[in-house]
Amino acid sequence: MLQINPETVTPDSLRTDIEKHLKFSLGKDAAHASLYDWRIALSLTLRDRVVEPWFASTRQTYEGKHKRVYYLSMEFLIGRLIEDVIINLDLEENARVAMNALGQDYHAVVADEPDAALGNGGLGRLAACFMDSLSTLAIPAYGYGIRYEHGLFEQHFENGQQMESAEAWLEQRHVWEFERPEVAYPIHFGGHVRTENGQASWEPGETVVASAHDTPTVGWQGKWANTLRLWAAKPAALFDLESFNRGDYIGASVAESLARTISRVLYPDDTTEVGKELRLKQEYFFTAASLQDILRRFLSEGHALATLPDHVAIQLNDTHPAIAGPELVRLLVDVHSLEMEPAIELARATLNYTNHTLLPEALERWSEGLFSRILPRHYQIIQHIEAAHFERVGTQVRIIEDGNVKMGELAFIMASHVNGVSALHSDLVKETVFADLNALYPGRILNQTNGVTPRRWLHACNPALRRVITDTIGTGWQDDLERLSELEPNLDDTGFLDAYDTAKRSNKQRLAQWLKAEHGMSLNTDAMFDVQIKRIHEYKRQHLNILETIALWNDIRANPDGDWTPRVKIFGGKAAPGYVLAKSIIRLINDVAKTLNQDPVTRDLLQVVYPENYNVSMAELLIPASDLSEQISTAGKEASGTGNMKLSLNGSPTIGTLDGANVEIRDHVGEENFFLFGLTASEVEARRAEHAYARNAIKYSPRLSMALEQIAAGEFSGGDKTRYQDVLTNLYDHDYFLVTCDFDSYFDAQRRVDAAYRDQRGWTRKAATNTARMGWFSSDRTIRGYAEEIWNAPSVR
Ligand code: 9GP
Repeated sequence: MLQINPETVTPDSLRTDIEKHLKFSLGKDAAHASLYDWRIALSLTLRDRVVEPWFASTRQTYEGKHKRVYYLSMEFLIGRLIEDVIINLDLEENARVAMNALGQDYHAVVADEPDAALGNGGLGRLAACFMDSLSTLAIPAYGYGIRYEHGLFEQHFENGQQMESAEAWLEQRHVWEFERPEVAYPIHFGGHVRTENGQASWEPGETVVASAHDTPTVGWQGKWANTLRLWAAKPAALFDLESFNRGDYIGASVAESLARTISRVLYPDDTTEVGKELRLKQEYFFTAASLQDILRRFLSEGHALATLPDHVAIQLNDTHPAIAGPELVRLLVDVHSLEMEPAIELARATLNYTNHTLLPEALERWSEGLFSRILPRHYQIIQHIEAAHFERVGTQVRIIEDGNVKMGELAFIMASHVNGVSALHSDLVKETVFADLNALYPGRILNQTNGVTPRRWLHACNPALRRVITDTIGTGWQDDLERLSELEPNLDDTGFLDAYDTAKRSNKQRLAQWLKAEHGMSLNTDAMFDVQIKRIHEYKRQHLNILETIALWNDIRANPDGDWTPRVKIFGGKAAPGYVLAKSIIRLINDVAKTLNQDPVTRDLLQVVYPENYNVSMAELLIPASDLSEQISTAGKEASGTGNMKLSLNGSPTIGTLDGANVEIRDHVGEENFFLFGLTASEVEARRAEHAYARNAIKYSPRLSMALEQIAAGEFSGGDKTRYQDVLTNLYDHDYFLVTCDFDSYFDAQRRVDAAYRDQRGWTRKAATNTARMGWFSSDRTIRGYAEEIWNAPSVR
């Protein structure tokens, strides 16, 4: 196993290479180089150092005939790659010295890289953390996804309302990838299936080409590097020369532009109505390309097809790649001439499926009409899969039902393991969405609680805390996070708590400076930073938070000289463009912010800020600076959460419900270091069955009633009484997510937070205890769980 030795990569050798790349790769003279030029030169210099470990890992995998893991995901929310490389190669200090010697501001150079926003939120970010852990653990793996030309949209606020514009991360040179024009596969759609002598053959109506782009993903200390292979869609034929010669320039490029559409944009949501046909094509496109690539590699090693599951483990990240089941069967039967039944068995033994949500709208279904038109052969194969399933278990949980092809059922039936992403979620998967299938296939569902990479989400984003930890327990915790428990004996040590507190304060100042410079916001850094950062969604209940803010404002105004705990409420997150109510919630937060921040009586005690365009890089600034982590979803709705882990790990105790991984976080950090409120998942179900539960909750909560009346009276909307009619009607009459029922309990928990925060030393102790006890939530632990219990893919080490 090759290991980069930072001692041999000196500031001088980096400097020489940076200058060389500036001159020969960019054709720039140092005197005229821009920030962008310096960044590209530095990135190429760093990339050079990734290539050797990458080659060595690939060689070792081939030579040892090691089993490979393939992670198929529509999303990889990787953010800035330069940071991953610098941190994992331990070149931060040397790169800084080299850049300074060249007269450049190292931080500005690193911050110049645009975020690769190839994901919406938790699911995509988890995939990025998993890639980091797979490499750190030296498990041979490929991530497969789509090389979207435009990642998640950019968010701007106009009069408090979310506006979206196309994101263009590829407009600048993207140096981390290697284009592989020779790795290209045809992907077919449409047409029809012809059957002759019982032999089916698919005659497609349309073909595009999937072309590979590889990014090495290097693990901790550069000991191993895997590959993230993203597919770009290209036309099968460049353009129609005949039309062009006739002068029909637009007509000549129609096919090309239709093909490219497939990898043009990331859908800004996985839970709303989208361009269904395009989405289905995207899913099939990257799954089919990945499977062809996997089979080609497998066969090139001389294995017999029957041994596929011994050498290959495929993980389906949510239902998006669930078409892998029928596609793998199709390749085995139509291309490699296996019989249908053994092909289904072989595919099933190779595939596994992770469920990330119980929200019914996110469990994909395609209308039979659309599905059979785009993928006619797969439609037939699914009928075979369904028949084999009936045969096996003798009962009729259907994949095709009521005119729909149900991808959750398909993924389940075609997987050898199905897992949820937190203990509670996995139990609910067994009891609710897949209760019938769980009874038919007992033992198939298991749990793998999510985790986060400590390299990125502690070591890299929080240098101040990193130093305190290393000064206290030494180094080596970055790839053995449970070692954080060695901090425990120091939790009553004044020197340690002082150092911990100083780190938090410096992070708050760093955030305040950035918010001032980038967003023109001024924050009181002595106040508690109370942070809710995540996609805007009713179940995540940002509206519960803002209603509590209004109620607190009212209380402060009624008694301005009271013993208040100053707070800054910080929101971050995007709403899917078509999600009207979520967009109203955004506007409400901004309207409330405007009113409160102008109130001379309260503004030093309660401030609301909502910087636009939340992304991974913003999270890296917000998380280390947070004092309080808001994890307030309706119990039973958040599958796991990973922001909850990042915040707690970085010393931000949670106020939260018993939902997702909050349950396990509370078990680890201790109930005295977690502010619990709200109904449990089973209480939620019971309350929802009660008559007029929302109106009753409002009636008996004077604070909530008043806050709702203020909104209705236009107090935050310049007298406009209709602006928030949708939010209000929703809360009074369709409060599916029980904001109203949890309000009082949440308000009380916040007052417990206030009291606890006033004891500054006690609070620092709680924060540090969170850090000390969060070691279990490393994505290394999660990946070990997958490797042992699902993939049977050991580390090469
Ligand atoms: O909503 C879940 C989130 O709770 C979880 O942490 C994340 C990673 O497992 O997946 C999210 N699910 C989706 O984004 C869509 O299924």
